[in-house]
Amino acid sequence: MCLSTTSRCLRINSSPAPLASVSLTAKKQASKHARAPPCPRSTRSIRPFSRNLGHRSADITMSLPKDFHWGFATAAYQIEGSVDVDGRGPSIWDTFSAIPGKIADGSSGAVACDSYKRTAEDIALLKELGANSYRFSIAWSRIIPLGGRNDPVNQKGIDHYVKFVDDLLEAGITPFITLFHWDLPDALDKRYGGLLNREEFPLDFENYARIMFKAIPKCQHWITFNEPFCSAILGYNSGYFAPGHTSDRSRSAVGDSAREPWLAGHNMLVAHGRAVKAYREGFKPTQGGEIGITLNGDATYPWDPSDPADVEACDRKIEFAISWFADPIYFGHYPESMRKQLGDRLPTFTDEEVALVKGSNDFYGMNHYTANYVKHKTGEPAEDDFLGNLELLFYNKAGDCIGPETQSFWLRPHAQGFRDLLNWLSKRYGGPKIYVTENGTSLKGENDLPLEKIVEDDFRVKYFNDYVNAMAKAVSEDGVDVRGYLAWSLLDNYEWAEGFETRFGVTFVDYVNNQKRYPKKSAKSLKPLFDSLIKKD
Ligand code: PNW
Repeated sequence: MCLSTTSRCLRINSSPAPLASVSLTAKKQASKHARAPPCPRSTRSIRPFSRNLGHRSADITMSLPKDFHWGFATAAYQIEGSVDVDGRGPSIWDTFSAIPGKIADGSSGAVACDSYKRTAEDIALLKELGANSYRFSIAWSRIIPLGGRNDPVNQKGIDHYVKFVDDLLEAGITPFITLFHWDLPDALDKRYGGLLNREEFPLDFENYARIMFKAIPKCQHWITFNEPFCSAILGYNSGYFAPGHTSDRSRSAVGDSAREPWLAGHNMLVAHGRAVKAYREGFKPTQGGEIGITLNGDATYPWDPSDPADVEACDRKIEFAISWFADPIYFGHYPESMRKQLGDRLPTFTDEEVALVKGSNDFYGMNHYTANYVKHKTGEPAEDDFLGNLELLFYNKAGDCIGPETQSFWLRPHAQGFRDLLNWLSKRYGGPKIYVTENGTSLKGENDLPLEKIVEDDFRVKYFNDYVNAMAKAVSEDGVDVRGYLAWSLLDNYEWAEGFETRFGVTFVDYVNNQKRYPKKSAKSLKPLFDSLIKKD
């Protein structure tokens, strides 16, 4: 992306390569050009961080349902390590992270938190923190090392996850399993272009999903895809994530940022639909579980609330991020705003595909971190634009700041946005059952602090307190149907292209000293928070 500081705004431009700035290069650029100024402290025009939500008030105690699920989330490639143990095949992230310059600190997930070998320790940690639920993902290439439906199945990989689920249940922790958290078997990428193959990919994903449904009948909560937006846009537009495709030939020899992301997104939707059909017809009747997809999206506020074009652009931004997937799932077609801007670059659903995709969510999985001010752009959108012809800003026209800086250039806390977006989703999609499958924050400069300071992560404690209270208000005052909340993340872990420099964990992991875990203050803050909010009878 292109970071340019203008007066008091950090502009996240959507072209020529918006989230490309997400990059390490972006990070360097950012430090070179000086990052966005911190939110000014003074005066009337500044919208305070999490206004009105900083303190728990009596009116929202006991506002979450009795059987509310809460706990923590992780993903296989970010925590497991043991990449060549028990027959695992390589994923696109092994390949991508080996390319010099793609990962900020040059690292990979080869060891990460060593969680593949420390399942007992991680479960003990979850118990200690009081969690009743845990979201993790399965590494497809541990189950089918080459990925495809005619390739050999690796029983050792299956056994690992079967035992892990048994051990979680034994500890009284409910598993939420993600089937695909970005770590596509590399062989499928090489064999037929992975997510870009409309015929093969959905069939191979369905086959893998069936194997897992059969192997783990005790799992009652299945998530097909995590954040297909990120796989499609970061993987095939900016090239910031594996497999790194982009039109920018200085960064990749292959890719078409204007077309590939929309095809990848379409194929994930159809693959999701196939897995859901397989589950509902072959497993749900006897196992009784539920299945859905997890989508990421940020809250939006108009840069100029008196400009109807900015107000409209706010909805368009959410449509390009969330409704891209949710509209086909709930309504059977892509949003009109996307069809208008993208034309024939957006694939058309066949009747068979509509039948697979429409109505395919038992629940809505929501990943949510941040909010932006949105300013509409005039003129024709760039061909590789994926935001909806608009700018994302951290300051509005009046000079209000959306929230304080974190270590992640894209993330600034603004808890009211969580409540607002929950309402937006609930309204548009007819009040679906929602699980918040990720929510959390990094801290600016955390990685540079000594351990005794890292564990005093008051900023993260406040983030969780503000966001969880905002969610509780959405439930108790606005009637949004939220049934669970999984904080990101149980552990500091491999933050994809940012490597290990950015920490999202409630537990510090000492990567240079045998991956030893040290729970931070935030780790212990969630149990009392949820105890005060969940109804007792
Ligand atoms: C999510 N962005 O990713 C993922 O599901 C997690 O694996 C990840 O660790 C977590 O959020 C924190 O980043 C995102 O650049 C990655 O806007 C990048 C972005 C958003 C979400």
